[in-house]
Parts: sequence; C-alpha cells; structure tokens
Amino acid sequence: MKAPIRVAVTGAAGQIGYAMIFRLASGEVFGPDQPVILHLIELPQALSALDGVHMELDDCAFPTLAGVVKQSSDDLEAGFADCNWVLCVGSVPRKAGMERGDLVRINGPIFTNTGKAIQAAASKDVRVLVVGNPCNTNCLITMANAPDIPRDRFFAMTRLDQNRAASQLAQKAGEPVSSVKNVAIWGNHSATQYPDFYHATINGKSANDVITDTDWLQKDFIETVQKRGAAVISARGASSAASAANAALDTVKSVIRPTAEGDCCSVAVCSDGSYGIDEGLIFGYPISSDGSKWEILKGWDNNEFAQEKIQATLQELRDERDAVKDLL
Ligand code: NAX
Repeated sequence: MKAPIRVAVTGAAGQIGYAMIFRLASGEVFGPDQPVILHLIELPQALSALDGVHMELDDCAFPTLAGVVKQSSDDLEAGFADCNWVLCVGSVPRKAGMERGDLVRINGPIFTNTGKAIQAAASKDVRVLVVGNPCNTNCLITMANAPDIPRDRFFAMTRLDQNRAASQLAQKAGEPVSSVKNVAIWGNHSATQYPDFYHATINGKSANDVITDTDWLQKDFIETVQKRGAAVISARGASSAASAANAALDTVKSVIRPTAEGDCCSVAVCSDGSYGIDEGLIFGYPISSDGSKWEILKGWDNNEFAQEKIQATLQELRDERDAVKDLL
C-alpha cells in the first residue's frame, strides 16, 4: 500500500457529495492500492447530517479508506490541511427568480475564502476541481485567491455536459455510448456552452458524417445538452446528483490517467489564449493528459458555426468575470 492521499469534498452532506464520497473511498478513482483520507467539509448546520454520512462510510468497511476528517466550513484551513485534491461542491443553489448574475455574487465570497485557505493549508501538489455553480467563475475566483498555486491545477466541471452529449449522439446513431469519442464542450457550464459534434467521432468516423441530420445536430442536439440540467430538475424534482458526482470522478480520473489516442476530456481550465480566448479565463476546452501533465488540444479547426457559438459562451464568461472583478 502507498502512503495515503488526502481528498477534501466541500458540501459533503449534499446530494452530489453523498453520491461521490463512497466512490472516492472505494478505491475506484485513485486505485485499489492507494489509501485515501477524506476531508468532509460542511456548513455548521449540516454537520449532524455529515455524522450520518461518516457512519455509513464506516459501515462500508472500505479497505482503501484510511481516515475521515470532518470539518465545519468556518475553518477551511483546517479542512484543506495537506490535501492533494480539493473538490469544491458546496455552494448556494440557484433559486426561483434568481438571475445568474445574482448567483455569481452570492457564491463568489465562498470561493475567495476557498482559494485563500487552499493556498495557506493544502499540499504543495494540490489540484482543485470546482463543481458548485457557476463553476467556471467560482473556479476563477478560487484561482485568483491562491496566486502561489500554479494555474494548471485548477479545473471546473464540464464533464457532465460531455457525458450528456456522448449519450445523445450514441442514441441518435443507434450505437453504444462507448463508440463515441472526442466530444468537446467549449466555454461555460451553462446554457451558452457549445457541445462540439464536428470533432466527435462514432466508431472512429466523424459524428457529422454518421448522423446526417444536420438540423438535429445544430439545433436539437445542442439545445438538449444545454438544457439537460433543467430537464432533469423538471422530471426528478431535484437537480442532477448521481450523474454530476460521476462526472466529477470522471474528471479526476481523466486528469490522473493517460487519455486514449483519438479521445479527449472536456474540462474548463485556465486559458492560455488558445483559440483566441482571453488568457486567464476558466474556459471549457478539450484536453488530453499523460497521467501527470495535461494540455489543451491545439489545432482544431472550428468553422463559422462553431466560432459563433464559442464567441457567445466567451462573452458570457467575460460578463461573469466583470461581475466579480472585486473578488479577483
Ligand atoms: P445540495 O444543496 O444538495 O448540497 C450542497 C451542500 O453544500 C449542502 O449540504 C450545503 O450545506 C453545502 N454548502 C453550502 N455552502 C457551503 C460552503 N460554503 N461550504 C461548505 N459546504 C457548503 O446541492 P448539490 O445538488 O449537491 O449541488 C452542489 C452544487 O453543484 C450546486 O452549486 C449545483 O449548482 C452544482 N452543480 C454543478 C454541476 C456541474 O456540472 N458543474 C451539475 C450539477 C449541479 O447542478
């Protein structure tokens, strides 16, 4: 067995946290020979629910779970102490009548504290995945408040959108989802995101050739992926949880394991200016990893249709950034 690693999860007693923690403890993500100490962080009023989650973790008797640290969000430095991964799930959800701009302002301060505490207390090799919405801009705030941590350690989650898009393409083509590769999500994890079918492949062929219904690809497909979160809420009466937790774990796996040839992982990362995106924005790109280092996949040719979509999502992210300028 290796030395344990420490993985923090904020909002650990919430619905995504609950769907994520047991899988982190089981060895599925970091491997069967990698012990994990979980740092579970919650608002003070949710700590008793967190005790219940802890009891259930004990009752699973996972051989790879080397310890549990429970921490109130009042002391984030204690919560993130020596952590190798920080998964930021906890934040205030959008309520009826709330504009996106309101949400950015409400959640922004959570992430200034998160960034400062990560810089002060986490392990030197820390990597941070922001799931709590608006995740791109929350990640930007976190990164800005942890300036000593290299920018390539910060990620915001667009993987749920990638997985949703892959499923939609597979169903339309009548092929298994495992045949779909190279699905990129460009931009913001929001209704302006651009799920890219032009570069996606089905059984190694361009999805755009396999699915000949261009109207469906350009309209229905994109809108279905963009609005899938709302569709799940209206059907289930609650927002995506198991699929969101699954996507967060897929993101971690895709960063720490090599990407297969001909495939990509979609994640929002700090832009280096690639594809004309403002440097420093947390923007959804296709990336590939060698298991320790990752890179934005370069040289993809985006046609006029794609460029227009990318500009729209870029503009939304610029507006979000402008709304939180004082927090950066
Ligand atoms: P829940 O309300 O079930 O759970 C959130 C938990 O976070 C609660 O237990 C709450 O006590 C805790 N919390 C709130 N503020 C906190 C803070 N400052 N520190 C620590 N804990 C805090 O929400 P859930 O369904 O789990 O969703 C969590 C977040 O994920 C939301 O912001 C949601 O919008 C976002 N999502 C992001 C997705 C993505 O693809 N990036 C998709 C799913 C999800 O909508």
